[in-house]
Amino acid sequence: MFDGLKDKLNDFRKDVEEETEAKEAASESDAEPEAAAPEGTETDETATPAAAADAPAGAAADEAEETGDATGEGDEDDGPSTFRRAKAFATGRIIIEEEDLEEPLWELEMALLESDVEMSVAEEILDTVRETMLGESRKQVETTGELVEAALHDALLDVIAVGQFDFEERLAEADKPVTIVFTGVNGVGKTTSIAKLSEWLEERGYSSVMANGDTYRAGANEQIREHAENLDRKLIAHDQGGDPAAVIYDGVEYAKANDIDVVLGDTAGRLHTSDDLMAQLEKIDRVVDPDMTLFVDESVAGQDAVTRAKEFNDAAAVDGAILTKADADSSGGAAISIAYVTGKPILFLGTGQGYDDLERFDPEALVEDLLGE
Ligand SMILES: Nc1nc2c(ncn2[C@@H]2O[C@H](COP(=O)(O)OP(=O)(O)OP(=O)(O)O)[C@@H](O)[C@H]2O)c(=O)[nH]1
Ligand SMILES: [Mg+2]
Repeated sequence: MFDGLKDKLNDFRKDVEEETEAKEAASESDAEPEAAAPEGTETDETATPAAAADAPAGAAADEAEETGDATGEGDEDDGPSTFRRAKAFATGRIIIEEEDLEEPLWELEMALLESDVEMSVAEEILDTVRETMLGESRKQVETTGELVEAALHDALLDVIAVGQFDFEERLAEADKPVTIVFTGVNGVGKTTSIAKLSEWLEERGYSSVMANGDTYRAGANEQIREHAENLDRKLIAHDQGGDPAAVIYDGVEYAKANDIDVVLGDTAGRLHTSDDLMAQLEKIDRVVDPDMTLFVDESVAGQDAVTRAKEFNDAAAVDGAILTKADADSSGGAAISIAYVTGKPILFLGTGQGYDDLERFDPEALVEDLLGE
C-alpha cells in the first residue's frame, strides 16, 4: 500500500542528508588550517573584480555574472555561515539553511505531484517541512535524517488528519438506529464497503440492516443480496426502478421495529453532474435525514478521486469518506489529499475484496507507515 510514495519520501530524506553531509564536509575542511579551500575562495575574490574591470569582453562579463551568482551571496555569508557551520559541526548540532533545502524540496514537490497529491496539499506540505526544518525544532534532533522525518511527519499529519473524528465513538453516542448513506461514482466499491462495514460493526457488537437504494442498476439487488446472505444480514430491497428514498425509509422502519443499531443505505453510482440522480440523493436527505453520508471512492483513482470528493461534498454535504482499493494503490495521493481538500475526514480504507478488508483510517499510523523503513 502506497509503496511508491513511501520510496519518494525516503528519497527526500536521502537528498537532504546528502546536501548537509556535503556542507558539513566542506565546513570541516574549512575549519582545518591546512585545508586548501582558501585557494578557491581567493581566486574567486580576485577573479570577480578583475573580470568586472575587463568588462568589454562579453564572455568575461557573463562569466563574472555567473561567478557572482554562484559566490556573490556566499561571499556575504560565507564567512559567518562557514563559521556557524563549523561551530555547529563541532557541537554536533545541525544547521540547515534555505539553500540546502531548495533542490530537495523541489524534488519532493515533483514527487508529491507525481503521486497524485493535490497541488494545494503539496504546497502545504512543503511549507510545513520548510518551516520545521529551518525553525527552532532542528536543535532537538540528532541527525539530519531524524530532522527530515520529524518535519515530514508533522507536515503529512497536518493535512491527513483534517476533520478526523472517532467514528466508533460517534456511533456509540448516537440515538439508534443510526442511518448511513453511501454515495459515489460507479464501480468504486460502495456495495462492497457496505458489506464490509456491516461485518466491522458486527465485530464491535452493533447490528445492522442493509437497504438497497440502488434501484437503478440491473442486478444491484442480486449483488447486495449475495453479500447479505453471506453475512446473514437482513436486506431491504424494492424492485428495480423504485424510489431509493422509500427503500432506505423502509430500512429505517425495519431497524426501529427490530432494535437494529445501524441502517446501511446503498445508492446507485452517479456523477455529481447527473441531475436526476443527484435529485434522488436530495430526496433521500429529505425523507430519511441520514445521520451520516459517506462518500466512497477508489484510492487508485488518485487525482480524480480528490476532485470527485470535492464535487460530491459541495453537492451533497458528505460527513466523511471511504477510500477503497488502497491495496492496489502505490501512489497514495488521494489518501493524503481528500481530507485537506474537502475538510471531511477519510474514515476507512478498503484494503482488499474480503469482508475483513476494511481498516479504520488512522492518520498517525498511516504517516508512520509512510515514513517507516
Ligand atoms: N482490491 C479491492 N477491490 C475492491 C475493494 N473494494 C471493492 N472492490 C472491488 O471493486 C468492484 C466494484 O465494487 P462494488 O462494491 O460493486 O462497487 P459499487 O460502487 O457498488 O458499484 P456500482 O454499484 O456499480 O456503482 C468489485 O469487484 C469489488 O470486489 C478494495 O478495497 N480492494
Ligand atoms: Mg453498488
